[in-house]
Amino acid sequence: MATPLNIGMIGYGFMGRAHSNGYRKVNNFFETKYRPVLKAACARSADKIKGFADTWGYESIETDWRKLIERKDIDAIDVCVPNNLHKEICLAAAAAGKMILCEKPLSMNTEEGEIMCQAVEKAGVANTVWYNYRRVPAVTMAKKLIEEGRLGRIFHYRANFLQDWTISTDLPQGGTALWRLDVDAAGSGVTGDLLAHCIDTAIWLNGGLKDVSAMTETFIKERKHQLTGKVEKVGIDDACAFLCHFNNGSLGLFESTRYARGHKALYTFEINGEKASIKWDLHDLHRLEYFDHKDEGKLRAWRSIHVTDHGGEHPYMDHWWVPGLQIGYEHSFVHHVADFLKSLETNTPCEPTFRTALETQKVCDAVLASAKDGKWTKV
Ligand code: SOE
Repeated sequence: MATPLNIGMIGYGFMGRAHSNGYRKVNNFFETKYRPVLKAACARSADKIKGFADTWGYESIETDWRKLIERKDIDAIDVCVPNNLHKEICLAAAAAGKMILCEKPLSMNTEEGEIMCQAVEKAGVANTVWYNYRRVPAVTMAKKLIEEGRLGRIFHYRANFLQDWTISTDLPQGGTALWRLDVDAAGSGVTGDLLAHCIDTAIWLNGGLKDVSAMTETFIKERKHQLTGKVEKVGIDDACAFLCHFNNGSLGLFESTRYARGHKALYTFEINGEKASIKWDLHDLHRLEYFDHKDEGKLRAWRSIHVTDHGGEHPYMDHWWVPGLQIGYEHSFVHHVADFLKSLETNTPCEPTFRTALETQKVCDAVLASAKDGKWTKV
């Protein structure tokens, strides 16, 4: 009989749904010692959180996150609120001895993130940050191929995260669903929201970054603020591009924008090594493209690997349907929950921990500083 792990969810937006779905599905597909129980969901609006709790099967609701954290029947706190609330909630949760699963990015900046790391480390509580793309099987497989040395020395790392949902000048900033446009709530624009994903994956696959040279742009300078009703200056970066040197000597090129008309969530990366190259595209997330220079000349070409095989060959896939049948975006969250539960069982960290995610925060800070100063900036 699995041991219950009582989850207290704070927030009810897109990510609250993605995480809740992960908790609900995990034990249908993964055998783990712990079983998540959706104990309580929390938000300021009683109506909204009641609706969310009913939909996802949470047993109870709270309207004050402090009360949720105080509850003796809660083991783990899931933080799915705007970035400016992460620190305060995580510090309180750590002080109360709760495990923490925090939505990305970890914090508004490195300084806050460091304080959060120290809090969870001092409290000795399990912690992880939801950089979910690491757990898309094709991306996990990329990691495996790199670790097996199949790419050899890495020369280039290229990543994009392109969207187009903020092009309209009528779109307000701030408040429910639009807090990502409000610098006070989000900390930054595409850098902390989208490039953070690219940076987390890049550090995981290719190691740390040494320095960066960045540019950012805010195309729409003023927007009505939903909370004040006034037209206010926009403080976020709408687009950001940067070059970098990795510690392993390879060169990096990253671009992200919410102004790439036609692109909804085009996250792609490509890595070029001495012996082989790989590329991945979120729109075709179950495929990994692989080019191996040691293939026989006349057959040498990019292969498109459908990452759905069983027998331990393709990460996570043994737990799903039958070979050839693919899974999607939401499964990356199921995998994260499965790995978190396993980490409790084995008493090992669930990556990325707060400390690991702080490295991404450091890169984001360096990118924003470089864009401001127009100079190469050390990470
Ligand atoms: C922004 O639109 C967003 O929802 C991000 O906040 C998520 O982290 C990303 O995975 C998809 O896009």
